[in-house]
Amino acid sequence: MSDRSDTPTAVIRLADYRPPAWTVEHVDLAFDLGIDRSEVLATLDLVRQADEPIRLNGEGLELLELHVDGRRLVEGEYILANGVLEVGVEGDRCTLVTRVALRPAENTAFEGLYLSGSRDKGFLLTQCEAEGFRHITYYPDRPDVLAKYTVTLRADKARFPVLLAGGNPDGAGDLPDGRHWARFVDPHPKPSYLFALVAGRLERISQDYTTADGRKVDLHIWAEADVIDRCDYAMDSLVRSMRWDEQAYGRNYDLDVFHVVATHDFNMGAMENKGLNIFNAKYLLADPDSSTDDEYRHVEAVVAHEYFHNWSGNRVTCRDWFQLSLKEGLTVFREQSFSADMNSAPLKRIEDVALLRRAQFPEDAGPLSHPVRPSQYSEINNFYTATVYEKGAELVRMIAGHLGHDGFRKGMDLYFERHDGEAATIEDYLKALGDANGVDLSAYLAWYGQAGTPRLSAEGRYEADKHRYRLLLRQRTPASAGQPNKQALPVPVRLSLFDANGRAMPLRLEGESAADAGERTVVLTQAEQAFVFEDIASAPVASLLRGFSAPVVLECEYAPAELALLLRHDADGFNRWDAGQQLAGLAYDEYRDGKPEGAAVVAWASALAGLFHDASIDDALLAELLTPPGEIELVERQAERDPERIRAIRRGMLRALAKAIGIDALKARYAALREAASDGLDAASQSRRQLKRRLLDLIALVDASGAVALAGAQYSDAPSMTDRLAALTTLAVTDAAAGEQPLAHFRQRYDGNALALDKWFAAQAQLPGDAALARVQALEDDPAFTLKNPNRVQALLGTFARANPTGFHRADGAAYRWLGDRLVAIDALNPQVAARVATAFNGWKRLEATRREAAHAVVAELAARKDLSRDLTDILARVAL
Ligand code: 0A1
Ligand code: ZN
Repeated sequence: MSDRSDTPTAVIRLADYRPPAWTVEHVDLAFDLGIDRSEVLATLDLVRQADEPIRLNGEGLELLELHVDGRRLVEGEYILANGVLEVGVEGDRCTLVTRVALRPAENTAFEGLYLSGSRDKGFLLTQCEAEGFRHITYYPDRPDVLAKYTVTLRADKARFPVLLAGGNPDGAGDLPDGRHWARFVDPHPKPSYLFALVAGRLERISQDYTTADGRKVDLHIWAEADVIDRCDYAMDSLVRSMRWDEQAYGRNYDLDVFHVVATHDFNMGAMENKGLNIFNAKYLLADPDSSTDDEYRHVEAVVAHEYFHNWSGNRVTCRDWFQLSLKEGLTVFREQSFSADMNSAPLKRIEDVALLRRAQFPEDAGPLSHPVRPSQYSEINNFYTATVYEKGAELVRMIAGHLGHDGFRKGMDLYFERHDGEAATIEDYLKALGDANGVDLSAYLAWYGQAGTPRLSAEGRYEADKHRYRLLLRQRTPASAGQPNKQALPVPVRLSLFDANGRAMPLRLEGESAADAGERTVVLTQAEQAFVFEDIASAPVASLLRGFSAPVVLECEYAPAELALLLRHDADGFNRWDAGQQLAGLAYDEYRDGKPEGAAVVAWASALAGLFHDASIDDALLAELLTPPGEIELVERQAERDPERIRAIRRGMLRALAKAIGIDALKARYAALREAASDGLDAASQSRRQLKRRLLDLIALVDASGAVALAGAQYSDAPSMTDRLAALTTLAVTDAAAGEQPLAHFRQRYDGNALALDKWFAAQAQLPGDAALARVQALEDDPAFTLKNPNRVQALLGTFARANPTGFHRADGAAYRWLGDRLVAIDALNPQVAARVATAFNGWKRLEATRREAAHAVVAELAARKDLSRDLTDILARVAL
């Protein structure tokens, strides 16, 4: 490979940004496509911006010809070194032509032009973000060079009947020798990372769509013949997304066609290429027999996400890759708002915050911590992180909250209008939102530049004699690499005060004349600030950070009874759940400290036992309430990480909960839910399935054989994948022997169904304990397993390393050594995938001593190697620190 780390890797710094010396007005690309060899003829109309030679990026290309203004250059007239083609020219404009050859079938890294599937049946496609275009042709491959594209594809008609590229169709026809051609013109200037083509045997489903501003658009979803009947839900989701963006943001689609393509061979979730979105099949295909409810929601969300990028990312793009969150954080926020509108808003918020805590908080607390806008990188592919995406979305949410609904919309309108067709920065974004509202938002910039999760401590004091409540808020962000001293950030804290009966009190701050109804937002702007509320008749219980109004860790010493009150009465669905999470945390501490009858345990279990019988609570919310923080988040409550211990304590708590509710009540509710079972996708049916699953797991803790019988029956007659997979997992976790037969049945039933098999691999990769490693190793010998497919690698190795704490963190370190070995093998095929899996070593420093030493030995040995990719080397170097 061209980017092994034996060539020293340069560090790219935000501070070194310079505008491009040459820009591209128009690019004409002509492809002669073949699986073993493709040729690309590129004609660039270049315009000088600075007194420098033309420098074009290119990697792994065989340069066949180079012409400048019609004259062919010979060796010595240009320099080709370190992935850059340098040509000195005289004038202010020139036309530069290159012809290069590529080898798609040899491209196992899935970056640039590659083959999806087998040589005889598969199809060709491209992936260019972030820097894949340089694997296709010589080009200034940076997002601030925006050009208009004309693309002509030529290929054998029988082998490649479908030819697609981004933009509007501009002719097609036959050629001699059984070949054909198709041309596409994109009128919207775009950066190279948004270029895409697809060629092969694909089927399609289509729908007509008319935009709010009257454009008729042909929507096409393309997939291989065996899965084309699983694309309908994605089409519905696309239409809902298009309508929603018109209504919520006034954004219309802007080409005559919109193509979406599914592939099983993809490094990430999906890609927003202009007019030609390409999806990992996992996020596009859905059918009741092979998809779970969660997967349906993911399809809806990812289809929306990629579509929304058409404005937040494509029409307005990023000046450089440091600004990645400008498009990603914003688009995740838009996608979250859409999903909240399509489904239950509080449940969506719970899901998003749970993800942030599970994935982003640990990232931000370890050696891979970085700001939402990093200041340097050596491999940009490693910055498609939970911090850039999820924390970035939280920053947009805070700012949107600051401006209010209408103010945010006005700000977004100005942002899109002002920067349409441009490559923008985070500063541009804050400025546009501020200008539209006559406010200065620059204080929020500090959130983008500072790594680490801020700790917000809250201390309330009720002054009974003065009928006042004084809330003291303090913030502190822990030091991180390169940032020893952190500054104070604006932290919006949405809050309510409850009386002892769970009623929200009117809120009037000292010095104000009128009181607000039950909720308001105060903004902490300094390290420490007090807020005094007047006319507070009795000692209140504060519901703080409602809706998770800022991405911080809240430290507030609640008594168990206070949290139990919020858990019962808080009208904010998110805070209600979060009060339960905090109470569960306190209960965990008591269990850990040998007090299984402690006040928090009792308060938590009895409050939930009460809610269990409250018919006004939605089934899905109840399922969430009955779920304490996971084994990964509970690490924070241990000085040193011992996964076996954490798991044992958590199970002990859950058993206490199951007993408090009562086994008969659990079984009766389970039976009633099973009576009402359907395979419908409506919210009520989904909620029932979610609660049913939760109950089955609780039953298993107190009556294992009873649960096995119930799960066995549920597996056999499950009307949907959600029920089937839940039953399978309960069986395998509760009783290994009882799990064997259904696992074998599932394997056979879904033979050939890649996405269903991924779930089969992942379910087994999660089975806890020391036996897990041997099981995973045995699964590597399954004929369906391959290191070449990213989804398969993630399903088995990724799930094991990231979602199976007791299995991966065996005390003898055997799983670390095994994964180290596999990383080297994966890296030789696909560096991006290897780097992602390697992030599982992120938390090694917090492990207890034996495990820590074993993990460190593996990380240090890998980090010292010189033959690994830049992607993997970058992760290892940072993790090893
Ligand atoms: N922009 C895409 C994510 C994406 C990023 C990189 C890729 O290849 C390295 C592919 C996709 C999104 O946010 O959906
Ligand atoms: Zn995105």
